[in-house]
Amino acid sequence: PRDTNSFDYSRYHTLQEIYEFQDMLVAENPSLVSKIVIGQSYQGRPINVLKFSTGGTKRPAIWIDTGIHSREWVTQASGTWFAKKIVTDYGKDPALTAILNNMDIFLEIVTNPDGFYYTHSSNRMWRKTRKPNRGSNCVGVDPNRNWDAGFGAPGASNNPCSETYRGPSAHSESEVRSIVDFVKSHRNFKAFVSIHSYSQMLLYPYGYTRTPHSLARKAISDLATLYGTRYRYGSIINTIYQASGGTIDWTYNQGIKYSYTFELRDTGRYGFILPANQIIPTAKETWLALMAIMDHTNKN
Ligand code: ING
Ligand code: ZN
Repeated sequence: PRDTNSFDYSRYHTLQEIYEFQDMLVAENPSLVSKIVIGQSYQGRPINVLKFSTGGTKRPAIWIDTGIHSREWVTQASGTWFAKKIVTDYGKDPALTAILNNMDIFLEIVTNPDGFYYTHSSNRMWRKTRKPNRGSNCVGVDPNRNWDAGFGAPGASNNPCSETYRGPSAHSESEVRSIVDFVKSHRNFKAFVSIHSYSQMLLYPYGYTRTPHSLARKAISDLATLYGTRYRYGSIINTIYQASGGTIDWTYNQGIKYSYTFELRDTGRYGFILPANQIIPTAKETWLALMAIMDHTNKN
């Protein structure tokens, strides 16, 4: 495509196409969008974050990442749709406009670029990073078990061949380390949303208080208004399973009160291989939940 209007949001795209999409979006909206390269993947690919900002310095900020697990293709596809939605709605949708007049939004669409490349080239079901493991023929670390939050506790594996291998040490993966460094140096994130698939859930760290519970409830009821898609919500350990070293446990420990993980469509019929005709409906309904979280964050 020549521009982001002719980009086909109803199909799955390659890494190169998403990189090109990001550059086109920045070129078309230079006063709203910029691209920040926060690091490099193990194989040397840029780790790009789109920054949506209407000015100010170090404004309170909202983080959204998609695709930390490479095979969860509906998440990168939804992230691409969210990026276009933000530039389309700014100045038109009063709620989003109010958010962006106060806060910045950071969106990392391809959080695991090496894995994503590999899902297109070799193995559609690849989840982890692509870093070799010393003393093992198995490749990769689970980037959602690699964070310094309960690292090494039950809920992750120490076996390099496992899909939930935590890695040799916390933040050993540059894809994780880049976010850690960015979040720590920014110091003004108020919400952090890390998007996975599948299971139709909205999850938050164990030990939350009442307010985020009711926010999660509002977010999923807003989501359901569009097509009636049903989500469950609750703490990670109670709602999906025990998992240590996860992204949002770390961000929550950093003081980011509104730390959430989505599990997008579906509940298992197609799983990671969600048909492309569900991309736009998934992105649209998820956007309603994201707006609930961003609006609440902006008002609190
Ligand atoms: N699910 C997540 C996983 O990494 C999760 C569930 C979310 C764990 C948040 C820890 C924290 O297992 C998928 N589908 O990846
Ligand atoms: Zn995942």
